[in-house]
Amino acid sequence: MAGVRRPEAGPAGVATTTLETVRCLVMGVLNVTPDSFSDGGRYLDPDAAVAHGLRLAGEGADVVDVGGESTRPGAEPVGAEVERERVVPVVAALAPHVRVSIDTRKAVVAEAAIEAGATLVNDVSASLWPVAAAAGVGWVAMHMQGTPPTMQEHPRYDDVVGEVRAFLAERAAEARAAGVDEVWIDPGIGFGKTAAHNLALLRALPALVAVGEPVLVGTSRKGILGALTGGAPVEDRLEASVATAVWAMTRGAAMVRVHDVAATLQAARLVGDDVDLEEAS
Ligand code: HH2
Repeated sequence: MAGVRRPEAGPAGVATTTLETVRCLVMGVLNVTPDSFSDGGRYLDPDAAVAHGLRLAGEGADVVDVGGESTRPGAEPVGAEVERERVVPVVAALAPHVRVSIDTRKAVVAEAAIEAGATLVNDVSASLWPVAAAAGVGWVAMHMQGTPPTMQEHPRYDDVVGEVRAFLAERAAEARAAGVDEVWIDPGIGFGKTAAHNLALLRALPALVAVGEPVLVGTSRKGILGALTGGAPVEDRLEASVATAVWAMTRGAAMVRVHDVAATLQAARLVGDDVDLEEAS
Protein backbone atom coordinates (compact mmCIF):
# COMPACT_ATOMS: atom_id res chain seq x y z
CA MET A 1 0.00 0.00 0.00
CA ALA A 2 1.52 3.31 -1.08
CA GLY A 3 2.58 5.72 1.58
CA VAL A 4 2.42 3.32 4.50
CA ARG A 5 5.76 2.69 6.13
CA ARG A 6 6.11 -0.57 7.97
CA PRO A 7 8.72 -1.67 10.49
CA GLU A 8 11.69 -3.38 8.90
CA ALA A 9 11.04 -7.02 8.17
CA GLY A 10 13.09 -9.61 10.00
CA PRO A 11 14.29 -12.89 8.54
CA ALA A 12 10.84 -14.48 8.55
CA GLY A 13 9.09 -11.35 7.34
CA VAL A 14 8.19 -10.53 10.94
CA ALA A 15 8.52 -6.95 12.13
CA THR A 16 11.58 -6.71 14.31
CA THR A 17 12.74 -3.14 14.10
CA THR A 18 10.59 -0.38 15.38
CA LEU A 19 12.58 2.71 15.97
CA GLU A 20 12.88 3.87 12.34
CA THR A 21 9.13 3.78 11.89
CA VAL A 22 7.50 7.17 11.55
CA ARG A 23 4.04 6.37 12.77
CA CYS A 24 3.31 5.11 16.25
CA LEU A 25 3.31 1.31 16.43
CA VAL A 26 0.21 -0.60 17.47
CA MET A 27 0.36 -3.52 19.90
CA GLY A 28 -2.80 -5.65 19.89
CA VAL A 29 -3.99 -7.16 23.18
CA LEU A 30 -4.68 -10.91 23.35
CA ASN A 31 -5.66 -12.11 26.82
CA VAL A 32 -5.72 -15.89 27.15
CA THR A 33 -7.46 -15.58 30.51
CA PRO A 34 -10.87 -16.20 32.07
CA ASP A 35 -10.92 -12.89 33.98
CA SER A 36 -9.34 -9.99 32.08
CA PHE A 37 -11.33 -6.82 32.52
CA SER A 38 -12.53 -6.42 28.94
CA ASP A 39 -12.02 -9.68 27.02
CA GLY A 40 -11.78 -12.19 29.89
CA GLY A 41 -13.03 -15.64 28.90
CA ARG A 42 -13.35 -14.88 25.20
CA TYR A 43 -9.96 -16.28 24.19
CA LEU A 44 -9.20 -18.86 26.89
CA ASP A 45 -9.70 -21.57 24.30
CA PRO A 46 -6.39 -21.81 22.35
CA ASP A 47 -8.12 -22.00 18.94
CA ALA A 48 -10.17 -18.91 19.71
CA ALA A 49 -7.05 -17.13 20.96
CA VAL A 50 -5.03 -17.96 17.83
CA ALA A 51 -7.92 -16.92 15.59
CA HIS A 52 -8.16 -13.58 17.39
CA GLY A 53 -4.39 -13.07 17.27
CA LEU A 54 -4.40 -13.69 13.52
CA ARG A 55 -7.32 -11.26 13.19
CA LEU A 56 -5.30 -8.59 15.03
CA ALA A 57 -2.31 -9.31 12.79
CA GLY A 58 -4.55 -9.08 9.73
CA GLU A 59 -5.78 -5.70 10.91
CA GLY A 60 -2.16 -4.59 10.91
CA ALA A 61 -0.97 -4.98 14.50
CA ASP A 62 2.80 -4.50 14.64
CA VAL A 63 2.96 -6.71 17.72
CA VAL A 64 0.44 -9.08 19.31
CA ASP A 65 0.74 -9.11 23.10
CA VAL A 66 -0.15 -12.51 24.54
CA GLY A 67 -0.99 -12.67 28.25
CA GLY A 68 -2.08 -15.56 30.46
CA GLU A 69 -2.68 -13.69 33.73
CA SER A 70 -4.99 -10.75 34.31
CA THR A 71 -3.37 -7.83 36.11
CA ARG A 72 -6.57 -5.80 36.46
CA PRO A 73 -7.14 -4.26 39.88
CA GLY A 74 -8.23 -6.97 42.31
CA ALA A 75 -7.07 -9.86 40.11
CA GLU A 76 -5.73 -12.92 41.88
CA PRO A 77 -2.32 -14.25 40.75
CA VAL A 78 -2.13 -17.33 38.54
CA GLY A 79 0.37 -20.19 39.00
CA ALA A 80 3.29 -20.37 36.58
CA GLU A 81 2.30 -23.74 35.16
CA VAL A 82 -1.26 -22.65 34.35
CA GLU A 83 -0.02 -19.41 32.82
CA ARG A 84 2.58 -21.20 30.72
CA GLU A 85 0.05 -23.72 29.43
CA ARG A 86 -2.26 -20.90 28.41
CA VAL A 87 0.25 -18.86 26.46
CA VAL A 88 2.82 -21.19 24.90
CA PRO A 89 0.63 -22.87 22.24
CA VAL A 90 -0.81 -19.48 21.27
CA VAL A 91 2.61 -17.84 20.99
CA ALA A 92 3.91 -20.76 18.92
CA ALA A 93 0.99 -20.53 16.49
CA LEU A 94 1.20 -16.75 16.06
CA ALA A 95 4.97 -16.17 15.98
CA PRO A 96 5.46 -17.23 12.32
CA HIS A 97 2.91 -14.60 11.29
CA VAL A 98 3.45 -11.53 13.49
CA ARG A 99 5.83 -10.25 16.11
CA VAL A 100 4.68 -11.60 19.48
CA SER A 101 5.28 -10.13 22.91
CA ILE A 102 4.68 -12.07 26.12
CA ASP A 103 2.84 -10.16 28.83
CA THR A 104 4.04 -11.77 32.05
CA ARG A 105 5.65 -11.13 35.44
CA LYS A 106 7.23 -14.58 35.64
CA ALA A 107 10.67 -15.50 34.32
CA VAL A 108 9.71 -19.12 33.57
CA VAL A 109 6.71 -18.02 31.52
CA ALA A 110 8.78 -15.45 29.63
CA GLU A 111 11.46 -18.05 28.88
CA ALA A 112 8.93 -20.59 27.62
CA ALA A 113 7.24 -17.97 25.44
CA ILE A 114 10.58 -16.88 23.99
CA GLU A 115 11.34 -20.51 23.22
CA ALA A 116 7.98 -20.62 21.39
CA GLY A 117 8.86 -17.53 19.34
CA ALA A 118 8.11 -14.37 21.35
CA THR A 119 10.72 -11.64 20.79
CA LEU A 120 9.56 -9.02 23.30
CA VAL A 121 8.94 -9.40 27.04
CA ASN A 122 6.15 -7.09 28.19
CA ASP A 123 6.85 -6.92 31.88
CA VAL A 124 4.41 -5.10 34.19
CA SER A 125 6.74 -5.92 37.11
CA ALA A 126 9.74 -4.26 35.41
CA SER A 127 11.99 -6.98 36.79
CA LEU A 128 12.61 -9.46 33.97
CA TRP A 129 15.40 -7.71 32.09
CA PRO A 130 17.88 -10.53 32.90
CA VAL A 131 15.61 -12.90 30.93
CA ALA A 132 15.53 -10.53 27.97
CA ALA A 133 19.29 -10.02 28.15
CA ALA A 134 20.01 -13.77 28.24
CA ALA A 135 17.70 -14.46 25.29
CA GLY A 136 18.64 -11.41 23.20
CA VAL A 137 15.05 -10.14 22.94
CA GLY A 138 13.38 -6.81 23.65
CA TRP A 139 11.96 -5.76 27.01
CA VAL A 140 9.18 -3.43 28.17
CA ALA A 141 9.55 -1.97 31.65
CA MET A 142 6.19 -0.85 33.03
CA HIS A 143 5.67 1.12 36.22
CA MET A 144 3.31 -0.26 38.85
CA GLN A 145 2.82 0.84 42.46
CA GLY A 146 1.95 -2.20 44.59
CA THR A 147 0.49 -5.36 43.08
CA PRO A 148 -2.82 -6.01 41.29
CA PRO A 149 -4.86 -7.38 44.24
CA THR A 150 -4.52 -4.14 46.22
CA MET A 151 -2.85 -1.53 43.98
CA GLN A 152 -5.94 0.67 43.59
CA GLU A 153 -6.69 0.88 47.33
CA HIS A 154 -4.46 3.83 48.25
CA PRO A 155 -2.20 4.97 45.42
CA ARG A 156 0.11 7.68 46.79
CA TYR A 157 2.83 9.81 45.23
CA ASP A 158 4.48 13.08 46.17
CA ASP A 159 5.31 13.72 42.52
CA VAL A 160 3.82 11.04 40.29
CA VAL A 161 5.58 12.15 37.08
CA GLY A 162 8.98 12.54 38.73
CA GLU A 163 8.74 9.22 40.58
CA VAL A 164 7.55 7.22 37.59
CA ARG A 165 10.14 8.81 35.35
CA ALA A 166 13.00 8.14 37.80
CA PHE A 167 11.92 4.52 38.28
CA LEU A 168 11.71 3.82 34.55
CA ALA A 169 15.00 5.58 33.78
CA GLU A 170 16.76 3.51 36.45
CA ARG A 171 15.30 0.19 35.24
CA ALA A 172 16.08 1.04 31.62
CA ALA A 173 19.69 1.85 32.54
CA GLU A 174 20.01 -1.48 34.40
CA ALA A 175 18.64 -3.36 31.41
CA ARG A 176 20.95 -1.59 28.99
CA ALA A 177 23.93 -2.30 31.25
CA ALA A 178 22.90 -5.97 31.27
CA GLY A 179 22.94 -6.00 27.47
CA VAL A 180 19.30 -5.53 26.44
CA ASP A 181 19.36 -3.71 23.09
CA GLU A 182 15.67 -2.94 22.78
CA VAL A 183 14.18 -1.29 25.87
CA TRP A 184 10.72 0.26 26.10
CA ILE A 185 9.31 2.23 29.03
CA ASP A 186 5.65 2.46 30.00
CA PRO A 187 4.02 4.63 32.70
CA GLY A 188 1.54 1.86 33.58
CA ILE A 189 -1.78 3.65 33.24
CA GLY A 190 -4.16 2.25 35.89
CA PHE A 191 -1.50 0.34 37.82
CA GLY A 192 -1.57 1.82 41.33
CA LYS A 193 -2.77 5.24 40.15
CA THR A 194 -5.83 7.40 40.62
CA ALA A 195 -7.50 9.08 37.65
CA ALA A 196 -5.58 12.25 38.55
CA HIS A 197 -2.26 10.35 38.57
CA ASN A 198 -3.08 8.78 35.19
CA LEU A 199 -3.99 12.12 33.67
CA ALA A 200 -0.85 13.76 35.03
CA LEU A 201 1.24 11.03 33.39
CA LEU A 202 -0.55 11.31 30.05
CA ARG A 203 -0.09 15.08 30.06
CA ALA A 204 3.58 14.70 30.94
CA LEU A 205 4.48 12.01 28.40
CA PRO A 206 7.14 14.26 26.83
CA ALA A 207 9.02 14.05 30.17
CA LEU A 208 9.07 10.25 29.79
CA VAL A 209 10.05 10.50 26.12
CA ALA A 210 13.00 12.62 27.28
CA VAL A 211 14.39 9.58 29.13
CA GLY A 212 15.56 8.50 25.69
CA GLU A 213 13.88 5.11 25.38
CA PRO A 214 10.76 4.56 23.24
CA VAL A 215 7.57 4.95 25.25
CA LEU A 216 4.65 2.48 25.22
CA VAL A 217 1.26 3.58 26.55
CA GLY A 218 -1.82 1.49 27.35
CA THR A 219 -5.13 3.24 28.01
CA SER A 220 -7.39 0.94 25.97
CA ARG A 221 -10.83 0.45 27.58
CA LYS A 222 -9.38 1.13 31.04
CA GLY A 223 -11.24 2.41 34.09
CA ILE A 224 -9.79 5.90 33.66
CA LEU A 225 -11.83 6.17 30.45
CA GLY A 226 -14.98 5.32 32.37
CA ALA A 227 -14.13 8.10 34.79
CA LEU A 228 -13.35 10.60 32.02
CA THR A 229 -16.50 9.84 30.00
CA GLY A 230 -18.98 10.07 32.84
CA GLY A 231 -19.30 6.34 33.25
CA ALA A 232 -19.08 4.69 29.81
CA PRO A 233 -19.07 0.90 30.39
CA VAL A 234 -16.08 -1.12 29.25
CA GLU A 235 -17.75 -2.21 25.99
CA ASP A 236 -18.48 1.40 25.11
CA ARG A 237 -15.01 2.93 25.32
CA LEU A 238 -13.77 2.68 21.72
CA GLU A 239 -13.85 6.42 21.01
CA ALA A 240 -12.21 7.30 24.31
CA SER A 241 -9.60 4.59 23.73
CA VAL A 242 -8.69 5.93 20.29
CA ALA A 243 -8.78 9.51 21.56
CA THR A 244 -6.32 8.78 24.36
CA ALA A 245 -4.14 6.72 22.02
CA VAL A 246 -3.97 9.72 19.67
CA TRP A 247 -3.28 11.96 22.63
CA ALA A 248 -0.33 9.72 23.54
CA MET A 249 0.90 9.66 19.94
CA THR A 250 0.95 13.43 19.71
CA ARG A 251 2.98 13.58 22.91
CA GLY A 252 5.62 11.22 21.56
CA ALA A 253 4.49 7.66 22.36
CA ALA A 254 6.21 5.19 20.01
CA MET A 255 3.74 2.36 20.60
CA VAL A 256 0.20 2.05 22.00
CA ARG A 257 -1.26 -1.13 23.47
CA VAL A 258 -4.87 -1.54 22.35
CA HIS A 259 -7.77 -3.96 21.98
CA ASP A 260 -9.11 -2.22 18.84
CA VAL A 261 -6.28 -2.48 16.35
CA ALA A 262 -7.94 -1.40 13.08
CA ALA A 263 -9.36 1.84 14.45
CA THR A 264 -6.16 2.73 16.29
CA LEU A 265 -3.96 1.96 13.30
CA GLN A 266 -6.07 4.23 11.10
CA ALA A 267 -5.55 6.99 13.64
CA ALA A 268 -1.82 6.24 13.91
CA ARG A 269 -1.39 6.55 10.13
CA LEU A 270 -3.11 9.90 10.05
CA VAL A 271 -1.24 11.26 13.05
CA GLY A 272 2.07 9.84 11.83
CA ASP A 273 1.71 11.47 8.42
CA ASP A 274 1.69 7.99 6.93
CA VAL A 275 -0.85 8.77 4.23
CA ASP A 276 -0.27 9.28 0.55
CA LEU A 277 -1.89 12.59 -0.32
CA GLU A 278 -1.68 12.00 -4.07
CA GLU A 279 -3.49 8.71 -3.66
CA ALA A 280 -6.04 10.37 -1.40
CA SER A 281 -6.92 13.19 -3.83
N1 HH2 B 1 -2.10 -2.98 30.76
C1 HH2 B 1 -2.62 -4.20 31.00
C2 HH2 B 1 -1.84 -5.35 30.84
N2 HH2 B 1 -0.55 -5.25 30.39
N3 HH2 B 1 1.27 -3.94 29.69
C3 HH2 B 1 1.80 -2.73 29.43
N4 HH2 B 1 3.06 -2.62 28.99
N5 HH2 B 1 1.08 -1.57 29.60
C4 HH2 B 1 -0.21 -1.60 30.03
O1 HH2 B 1 -0.81 -0.51 30.20
C5 HH2 B 1 -0.81 -2.87 30.32
C6 HH2 B 1 -0.02 -4.03 30.13
C7 HH2 B 1 -4.03 -4.33 31.46
O2 HH2 B 1 -4.91 -4.49 30.39
P1 HH2 B 1 -5.52 -5.88 29.86
O3 HH2 B 1 -4.45 -6.82 29.43
O4 HH2 B 1 -6.51 -5.58 28.79
O5 HH2 B 1 -6.34 -6.46 31.06
P2 HH2 B 1 -6.02 -7.59 32.12
O6 HH2 B 1 -4.82 -7.17 32.91
O7 HH2 B 1 -7.29 -7.66 32.95
O8 HH2 B 1 -5.75 -8.88 31.38
